Amino acid sequence: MKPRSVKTTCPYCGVGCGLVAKCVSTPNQASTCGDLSHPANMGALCVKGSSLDQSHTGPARLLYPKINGKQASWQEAIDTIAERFYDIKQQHGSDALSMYVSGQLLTEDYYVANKLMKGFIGSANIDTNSRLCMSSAVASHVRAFGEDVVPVNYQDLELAEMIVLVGSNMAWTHPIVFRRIQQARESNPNLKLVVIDPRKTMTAEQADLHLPLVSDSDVALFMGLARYCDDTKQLDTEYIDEHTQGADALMKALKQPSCSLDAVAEQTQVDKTSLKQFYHWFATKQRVITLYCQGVNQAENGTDKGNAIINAHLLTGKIGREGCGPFSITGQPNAMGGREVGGLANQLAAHRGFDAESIEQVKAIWQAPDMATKPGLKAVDLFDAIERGEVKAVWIMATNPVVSLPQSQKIKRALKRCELVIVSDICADSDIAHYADILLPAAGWGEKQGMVTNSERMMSRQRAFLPMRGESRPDWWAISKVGQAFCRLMDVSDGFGYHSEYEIFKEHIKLSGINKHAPQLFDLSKLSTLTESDYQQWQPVQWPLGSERPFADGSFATPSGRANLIVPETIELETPRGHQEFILNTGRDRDQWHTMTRTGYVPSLTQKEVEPTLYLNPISIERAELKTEQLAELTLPDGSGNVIARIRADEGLSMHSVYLSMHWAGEFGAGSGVNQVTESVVDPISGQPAFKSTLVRVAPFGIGSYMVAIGEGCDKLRSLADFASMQVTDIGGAGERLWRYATQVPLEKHTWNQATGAALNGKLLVMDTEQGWVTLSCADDAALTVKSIIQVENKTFDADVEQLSQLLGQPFSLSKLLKATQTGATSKLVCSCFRVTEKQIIDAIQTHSHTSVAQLQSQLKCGSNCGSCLPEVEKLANQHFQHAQHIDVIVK
Ligand SMILES: Nc1nc2c(c(=O)[nH]1)N[C@H]1C(S)=C(S)[C@@H](COP(=O)(O)OP(=O)(O)OC[C@H]3O[C@@H](n4cnc5c(=O)[nH]c(N)nc54)[C@H](O)[C@@H]3O)O[C@H]1N2
Ligand SMILES: Nc1nc2c(c(=O)[nH]1)N[C@H]1C(S)=C(S)[C@@H](COP(=O)(O)OP(=O)(O)OC[C@H]3O[C@@H](n4cnc5c(=O)[nH]c(N)nc54)[C@H](O)[C@@H]3O)O[C@H]1N2
Ligand code: SF4
Ligand SMILES: [Mo]
Repeated sequence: MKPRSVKTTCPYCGVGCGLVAKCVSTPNQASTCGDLSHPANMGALCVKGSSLDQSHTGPARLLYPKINGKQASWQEAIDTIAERFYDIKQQHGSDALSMYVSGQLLTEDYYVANKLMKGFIGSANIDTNSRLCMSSAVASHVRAFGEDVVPVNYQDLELAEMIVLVGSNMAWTHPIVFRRIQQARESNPNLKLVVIDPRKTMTAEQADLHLPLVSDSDVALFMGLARYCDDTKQLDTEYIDEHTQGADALMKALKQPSCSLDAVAEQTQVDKTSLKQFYHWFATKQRVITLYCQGVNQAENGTDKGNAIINAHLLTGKIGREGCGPFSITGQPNAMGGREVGGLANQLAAHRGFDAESIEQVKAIWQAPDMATKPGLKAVDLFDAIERGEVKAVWIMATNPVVSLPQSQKIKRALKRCELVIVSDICADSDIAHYADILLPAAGWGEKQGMVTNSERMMSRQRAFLPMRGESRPDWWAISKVGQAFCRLMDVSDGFGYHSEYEIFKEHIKLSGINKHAPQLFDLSKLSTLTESDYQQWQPVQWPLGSERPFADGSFATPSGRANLIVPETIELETPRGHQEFILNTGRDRDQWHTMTRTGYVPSLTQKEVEPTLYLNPISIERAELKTEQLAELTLPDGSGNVIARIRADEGLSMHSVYLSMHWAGEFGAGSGVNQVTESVVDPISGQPAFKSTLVRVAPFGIGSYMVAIGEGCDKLRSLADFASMQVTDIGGAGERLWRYATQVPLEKHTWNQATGAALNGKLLVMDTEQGWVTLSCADDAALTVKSIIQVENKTFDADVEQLSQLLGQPFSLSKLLKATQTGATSKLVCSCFRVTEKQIIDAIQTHSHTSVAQLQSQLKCGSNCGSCLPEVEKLANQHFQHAQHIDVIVK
């Protein structure tokens, strides 16, 4: 096979980086690098994008359809789904059917799913994981602008005088945009960066000003900003008069005592000097961008937070111009494309809602026999309706709701009770796959193709460069086949006879043309002559097509053409009581993607956070009578829930909050799924869950024994454990799995042979870090026998490595294993690409007296590949350079 280069885009975050895949001779293998010509990233990739060549070949691929756990043909699966859908519709009506899809689908997949549900099944019960991600932003855009439009481009970041990041840990979650901001700051030292986040994150560490506000007090902070602008006569009265409505009510609200500087300082717990500094900069700088993400959206008042931010921009006229505007950044690679096709239950299609005219226009283009006429159920409500038995069937696609929706136990219950659960996934053992009656193998990234739209409305192509694995097929294909079979049963004309993604995209273009004579900006009809070859050669294109930036003319998609100023509601903020109650803040780690089905198998990405980890302020640890490195148990205040995680100190957290990542799922950390302790509290307007402010209790977990095991079969020990997590490492060879277990019952009281039940085909290393001993066990026939117990004094395992290695026959490097598992002894991994730890960086600075990051990088390379860890490297370096300088002074 001749090597060939294919331009595509990254399947992870909404930055939408372009990359080039180079296919080598072995089928299923390709190397990838950044695409220098892509406007989003200009060649740069973060650590996740850089490791795509390892993750796309994940070991757990689903390769053929299954019905009730048994391999089946596609034809059987398609016919069964269509027949069951038909029967349920006839018996219980259209609203008894549903789909739950994802911002990780391509536009074409999303389009046909939406068409099938809303035009042919006759129900808008199709919602998406974007409900958990972007729906508050969508709702605030629609409220303010009349349409879901993000009015800023990445290039504006380079033109701004101030960038405000609200509820965004961008250095970790949108690293390439953060890199662009850092580069802009280098070339323009006057560019101010302000971070508004209750946590001092790696992003906040880099800011000129960090406002560590109390969780969910953002509305007060932005109302305070508007009030300050009014008090200091910095409002753009001309803009307000000509382009907005609702100013009177908002100005009245701003005069309330709650918006005074004193009151805002009290509500947010941010000192007045910092608040005033931020307000002054915002009011006096001409070009300000407020970029926001889940700290805004995932809140009980997420929509109001969004509108409070948009208000500030409208009131000061900082919108529709270069280097200005409210910039809600998207999470998933095609979150924006999903919004364009109408993937949310309360949107119809092409940025239209369920008004009579839109329904007629969409119906005509789809030639739909059975149009949905009202919004469907939003995600949390949908799963409640499934639990109540009102919705009888759900088709879940490219999302893992038993992990990612709040109250996972409830979601699991609902799915067990549901008559028909269909799951399309690429992964055979994702958590959701276990709930499927019918499991469909989806073609994955690199094998499928279509369009995605990133945060700045840039539409780019994902292209296939690998053969489809097993019998996997693109999602649009599976939906279309079911659609065709369903049309036959309903005896209506076939609306799904697509032969390619191109045909679907053409129809999407045509449908968007309903906005040609409407105020909506989303209109692709200029592309109506697009040929298949144009589609294949597609270069990134931003909408609105060929016209000015959104809102440049000051007109909006509301009936009056004016933007709405919104008066936000006041909400009650959570206050923890006592020393063991905290506000649980949840989110992302730098090196993992969501529920780990793809990044969990890449050893270089698993080292940064090796096991489920709960972060607390060191003072809270002490006050709650906990210990660093101990295991802790997290429950809701009523004792329900139950998540176990390792305690680590993080000075960036307030004394009232704890932080746990959302990633731990599946066999990687099933008992530590954070949504076991989140509640289904949603924003009343958007329906988005408040994932960042659940009241929880933290208590020590009484360990009887703690074990680390490596080798095949060790997963079977899980049945014994109260806590289990798995890390894919390359300690003993590529893909070696390392298990960590804790039980409340002491080790010697376990009856291992009975408990494991079957042969352990490998080695088991059991170590107890508390006691400082190691037990070495080997598999023996059908049962596990303890072969040797070695006492290790003072927890210095290295002395006995040789002895242990001999016993184990050295299939892996035991010293490395011991180093990796000796909690606390290993230094934190900073650079995943070159595996550089904190200790190595500090040692290098001290030994070689480095005085610049460049010197450090010439020695260790840290941060010189993807750059995701640069903020950490810079922070460490600055701390230790200063330290070195300080010593210099003393020596002199
Ligand atoms: N590495 C990595 N990157 C990702 C992803 C991933 O899984 N891994 N997922 C992608 C997706 S889908 C998304 S949606 C994005 C999310 O990107 P982000 O929103 O940047 O990520 P999060 O970690 O969810 O949360 C952001 C910040 O909100 C803060 N926060 C919590 N409560 C409040 C509050 O009340 N007010 C304010 N102002 N801030 C608050 C948290 O402390 C946290 O630092 O990341 C994308 N990028
Ligand atoms: N506590 C808490 N919970 C959260 C969040 C939080 O911050 N805190 N964040 C929320 C947010 S913003 C998001 S976006 C969600 C993300 O949560 P999920 O959507 O559940 O996360 P993923 O793990 O990305 O799930 C994608 C699934 O699709 C599969 N897949 C990958 N590619 C394809 C494909 O091409 N086709 C098909 N059919 N399947 C594919 C993957 O194997 C995986 O099982 O989590 C939400 N949940
Ligand atoms: S920033 Fe990283 S994860 Fe996001 S699109 Fe770019 S390479 Fe992919
Ligand atoms: Mo997201």
